[in-house]
Amino acid sequence: MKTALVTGVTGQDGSYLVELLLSKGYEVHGTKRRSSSFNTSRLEDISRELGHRPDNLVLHYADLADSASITNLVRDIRPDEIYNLGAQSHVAVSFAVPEYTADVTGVSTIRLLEAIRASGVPTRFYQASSSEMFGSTPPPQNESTPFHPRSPYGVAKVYSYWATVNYREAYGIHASNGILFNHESHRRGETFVTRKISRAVARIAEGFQSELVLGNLDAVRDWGYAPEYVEAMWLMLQQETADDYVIATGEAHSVREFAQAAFARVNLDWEKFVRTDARYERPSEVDALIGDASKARRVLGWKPQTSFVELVNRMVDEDVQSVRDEKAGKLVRIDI
Ligand code: NAP
Ligand code: F7E
Repeated sequence: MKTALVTGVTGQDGSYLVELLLSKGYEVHGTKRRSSSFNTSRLEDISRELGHRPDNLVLHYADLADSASITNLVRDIRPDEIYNLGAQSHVAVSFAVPEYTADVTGVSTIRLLEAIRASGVPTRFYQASSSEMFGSTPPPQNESTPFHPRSPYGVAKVYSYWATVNYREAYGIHASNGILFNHESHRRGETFVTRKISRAVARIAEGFQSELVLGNLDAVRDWGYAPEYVEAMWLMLQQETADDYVIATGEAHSVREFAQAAFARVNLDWEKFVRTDARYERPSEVDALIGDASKARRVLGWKPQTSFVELVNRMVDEDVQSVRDEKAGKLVRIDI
């Protein structure tokens, strides 16, 4: 049985990766942060039928800002694979907490890589790199495209990207960067633009909300479906040689188009409900990210399956269902 350690297991990608690894027979160890309220809701699906957490999923309190917690986990678990998904992952928030973002999204990658070195275990390492590193470099972006980050988050991810490459070259660690473009689902954090839109559409359609306030409607993103993207992470660590890969759909749409399609799913005209406010704009914006994932297709055999319209419809449908369940008093939180 293989053992994996996943940082950020309570996040969108962490939850899908846990499901994938458990289905492949792994013993999975995940890090969670102390929180004053339940923060494991995304892991509820795997526990619902059993009524408790599966035996081969172990959660540990740890924080990427705390070296000791990270080093101790790697030493004690001696994982075959580490997936570093933990991060302060919100681009707009990174302008408000730049130093914290540098620490948790940037420097912490060195903490993990050093812990691997210190443990002497031949662990394979996945780093959650991001299309935000390309920033203002025009699309299409691939593995050879120069980085020009436009936020403290993007800057921190560039640091982690190069730390991963450096430890691969300097110490021979099997360390890979997945340069993932935006990927979404109904488990996406509620303040990222796609989920903010799909939730608002559901609440407006069900009569709970009257308008949706957004920032820059012209930003263009390459939005894929999250469960397919965690499959790519796993594939990277199954290769004999570590390498870096762009994961994307190659299809581009603006925030405006996303809103239009989401409202259309519930037969509403988006222009009647959406207004803009500068408070949701960023000090420096990333105008357009469109990925070229041909290397991943060639080497990993990975390709996206879900179209833009399918993604939008799925997110809106899930949120409509959640609002209805909430209305019917059916949503019960369990801590796993
Ligand atoms: P997410 O939903 O925001 O999850 C982030 C995870 O990191 C959560 O489990 C969070 O814990 C944890 N975390 C935050 N601060 C931490 C700290 N100080 N110590 C330990 N854990 C901490 O992000 P995601 O969408 O799943 O993305 C996963 C990774 O891929 C992130 O590194 C992100 O930057 C990167 N990425 C995401 C995308 C995308 O489109 N989704 C694209 C490219 C790269 P809490 O639940 O307690 O907050
Ligand atoms: O913004 C615009 C905003 O916050 C997308 C993270 O997962 O993907 C994500 O970062 C676009 C931006 O995602 C609102 O200005 C307009 O241009 O959903 P987002 P992001 O910044 O692309 C990358 C790949 C990551 O790595 C990150 O971790 O939408 N936008 N109006 C808005 N954005 C938000 N959040 N809220 C608005 O009201």
